[in-house]
Amino acid sequence: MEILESAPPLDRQGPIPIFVQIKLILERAIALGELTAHHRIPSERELSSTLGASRMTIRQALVSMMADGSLYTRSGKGTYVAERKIAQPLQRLTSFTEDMLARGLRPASRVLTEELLSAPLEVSQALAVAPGVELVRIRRLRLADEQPLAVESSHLPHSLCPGLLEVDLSVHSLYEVLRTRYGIRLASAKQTIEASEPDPEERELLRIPEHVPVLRIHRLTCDDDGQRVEFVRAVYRGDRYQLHVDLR
Ligand code: 16G
Repeated sequence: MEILESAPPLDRQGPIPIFVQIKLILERAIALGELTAHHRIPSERELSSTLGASRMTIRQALVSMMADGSLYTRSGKGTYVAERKIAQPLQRLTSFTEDMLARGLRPASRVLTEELLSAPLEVSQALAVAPGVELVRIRRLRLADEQPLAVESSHLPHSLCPGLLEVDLSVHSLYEVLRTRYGIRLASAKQTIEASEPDPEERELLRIPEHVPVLRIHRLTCDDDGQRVEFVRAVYRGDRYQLHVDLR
């Protein structure tokens, strides 16, 4: 592999730890397209002899890249290059459909469940409705270019969107339907994001490789009058998402 073979010798006297230098070499090979998504990288033994570092140091670099989400393993099969992450700016209130289209990806949804239910306590508090008020709950698997990216469970007061369950949300954007059918313009949201382990169902739905965490996102979205419209619990693949914020 050219980039690996032509990499400058590791600097053993300098301040940069050897495993970090190895990471930089591999990251460069990925950035320049010599190692591409879902291709197996050379084995630890091969990397050790090509780069002149111990297998333990190679392992340390690979484990660190797995934690960053740029590599993943398949048991007994080796280590592979992960797909590039989707960079999600956090400043704008957008829908999944808009986000994916803006990146040139094809959005799709699979409706897992949709129902009317009496608001459970936590959701009623988030939406500022009395416990027991009728809500619409829609749980969807969200895909981009046919790859599962997220599971989103949206809760909305049924009084704001009566008949929403008649709409086929596997083909329509929820935010588009809220705007066109109910005249609801979403204007602001509060969101919390936590790293977490997927449960077995989420792992299967999202086809998550081993050792990959998820981002658990809770979001409360309001319309332009400040009315609380949607409370969502979402699980995003940690290896495909990167959240961006501009700080001032
Ligand atoms: C985003 C929102 C979700 C909303 C969806 C609407 C988060 C975590 N989720 O994914 O709350 O339901 O957009 O997407 O921000 P849609 O209009 O494509 O159905």
